[in-house]
Formats: sequence, structure tokens, C-alpha cells
Amino acid sequence: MSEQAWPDPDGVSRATEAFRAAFDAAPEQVWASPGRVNLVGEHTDYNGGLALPIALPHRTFAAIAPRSDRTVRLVSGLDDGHRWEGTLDDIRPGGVSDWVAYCAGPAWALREDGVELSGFDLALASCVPTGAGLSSSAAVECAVALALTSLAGESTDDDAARARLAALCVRAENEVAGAPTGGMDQATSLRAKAGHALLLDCRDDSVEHVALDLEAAGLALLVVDTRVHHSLADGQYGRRRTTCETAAARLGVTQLGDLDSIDTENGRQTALARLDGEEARRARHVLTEIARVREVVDAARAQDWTRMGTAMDASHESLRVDYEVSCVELDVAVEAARAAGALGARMTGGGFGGSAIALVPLDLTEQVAGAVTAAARERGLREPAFHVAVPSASGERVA
Ligand code: GAF
Repeated sequence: MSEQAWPDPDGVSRATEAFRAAFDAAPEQVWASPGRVNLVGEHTDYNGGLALPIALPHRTFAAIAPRSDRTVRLVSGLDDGHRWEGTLDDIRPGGVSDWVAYCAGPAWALREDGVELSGFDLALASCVPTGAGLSSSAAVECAVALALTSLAGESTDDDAARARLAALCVRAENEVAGAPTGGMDQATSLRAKAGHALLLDCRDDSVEHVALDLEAAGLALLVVDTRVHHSLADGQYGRRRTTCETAAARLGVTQLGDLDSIDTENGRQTALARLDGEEARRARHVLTEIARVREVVDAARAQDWTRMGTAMDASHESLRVDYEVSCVELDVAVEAARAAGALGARMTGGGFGGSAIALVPLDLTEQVAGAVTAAARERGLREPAFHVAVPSASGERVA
């Protein structure tokens, strides 16, 4: 399998080296926060629904030192060593763009929430694949938010502090970076637990940790990065979100996820029947996907992997047909993985490129990866990259 996660000491030394090279001094602290892969519950977060992501072992490392003035200096190993220098006051919606918005945006959101910050020097190093739908942006935001909160002398230890930080990172992404995303990625990066999937209820922001030891069950979660770059700021994602909001307003609810509390299938169908065309299809995806999250949680608890795979397959169909966020590369990967012995497979993340996941018997991992590569070649598509996703820990101080 390609693209291994860096062990923490490697990430620490890469971020520390970048910091020394840029600022000719040692960082005071290094924090790391992970990317994520979502098992099921796609496009449900901004609809007030359920999602079931895991944190990846792939992390972004942020080496930081405070300054006594209001200057902020950033260096990103993520994009060929980009550098930026400005002041705390430059960091605001409309004041910064591109990678600087993701990297510095949390400073703005923290200050908006009353956290006193001084200037700072910061260097990033990351092994979270970018543009692969594995939340490289959230990993950056969360590593920086953790580091800044710590410099400000505030604790990030308990889940309430983590939930607040996740909300601030979402605010930074929405308002400074201009990507209208929900909160799943930041919640995973800050609130996940090793060995567990994170059951996230976006209606009240509560979380539950669901034990998930795939290896003990003789299984692996294979991530197929189609290497078709996906972006959440290109309009397609935002259009899906707006359609859902319009549909919810038409039905007189705040969010489509509110329909999930209608306690009979008949009642939910009656509500959906009041919508037409695209709105009806989008809403049907949201409601059926919330039900599939419960199905996958039950399957994980019962260790019923066939049932889990079936729900993953159904999720992909719903995203392909009703939500229309898949693409040929994802469909080809999913079909080839299933045909080569995966118990289930689906696109994961925002869609329009990025990654798919497949639940595969351990001894078939290479075979499934080979079949997916062969199918991509045969269709003239880019050769995918592969990772094995193991449910990993949320962000933490690593030096
Ligand atoms: C992206 C977004 F950032 C998340 O908030 C979520 O909506 C996801 O797409 C789709 O489930 O990762």
C-alpha cells in the first residue's frame, strides 16, 4: 500500500526543521491533528443528521512559538514551502486567501470568540493527502487551533473544549476560507478516539465512540484515492447545501435532519412526497443516509460485517443517484472493489473526485487494490493511490 502515515517523531522533526529553516529558532510546541475518512453519513452534517467518521493516522503537524508583537509568520511545507507574513488584524474574512485562509483562519475565529492571542510563528508539515477528500484542510485548521489555544493558556483536554474548537474551525473555514462545509471533519479531527468510529449527531453536536476493531475481524478499510482533485469551494458542494435548505424551508423544518424525528416510515414518506424533483431526491438521500448510519452502528456493534457492507453499497447508490455527487472514477473504483471481493464499497467525503472506501477481507487487500487499479487503467483513468485506514486518535500535543 502506498502513502504511509508519518510516525509522530517524523512529523515532529519535519515541522521543527521547517520552523528552524524559516525562522532560525526552535518552536515552543508541536501539535498534530488528523485527517478523516467517513464510514457512512455523507452530506448529513450540514443537514442536522448523523455521521460515522474515523480519524486517520495521517496527521498535520504544526510547530509554533509565540511572539511579543502582533506579527504572524507562516510557512507551509504543504505547498512547496509557501511563506506568508502579516499581522493578526490581516487575518479576517476577505483579508487572506488560499492556504493562508485555512492555516490562519482559526486565529480569527478564536479571537472572535474572545481568546486573547499574541502574534506567532508557525510551520506546518503534513502527510494527509491533499485534494483526496480526506480532510487535509480540517487537519490544518485543527492543528493550528489546538496550538494557538494552548499558547493562549487555555485547556483543550475535555470534549466540551474540543467541541467549541471544532465549531470555531468550521466558522474559520466557512467565513475566512469561504468553503460552506458542515462540521464532520473538524469534529473528527478534534473529538475522535483511537480504535473507535465517531458517531456524531449534528443536531445537538453530541458524540458517541463506537468500538471498531476491523483487524481483529480479519478486515481492512481500504481507501482508494482516485487522484481526481476535489474542491469544496467550487460551487457544487454549496449548491447541494442550498437545495437542502430550500427543501427544509418548504417543509417548515429548520433542517432536513429534523424529519428524522417523525417516528414512522409512512410519516417520513408523506413529508418527502411534498417535495418534487431535485429537492425530493436530495432530501431522500439525507433521510435514508441517516438511517444507514444507525444501520452501520448496529452492524459494528453486532460485528455483522456483511450487513455493514450492504449499507455501504446502498450509501454509494444514494450518493450517486439521489445526491449526484459521485463521478466515473469513484463509480469504477467502487464496482471493481466489490467485484474483487469487498464486502461493501462507497465514495467517501464531499464527492466529485477524492476517495472511495472498501471493506475488504485482510487477505484480499492487495487483490482488491490491484483490481481497482486495473479497472482504472482499462477505462483510461488516473491510477489511484491506496491507504489502509485504522481508526486513530484526535489531535494532541506531540512535542
Ligand atoms: C466535506 C465537508 F467538509 C463535510 O462537512 C461533509 O459535508 C462532507 O463533505 C460530506 O459528508 O468533507
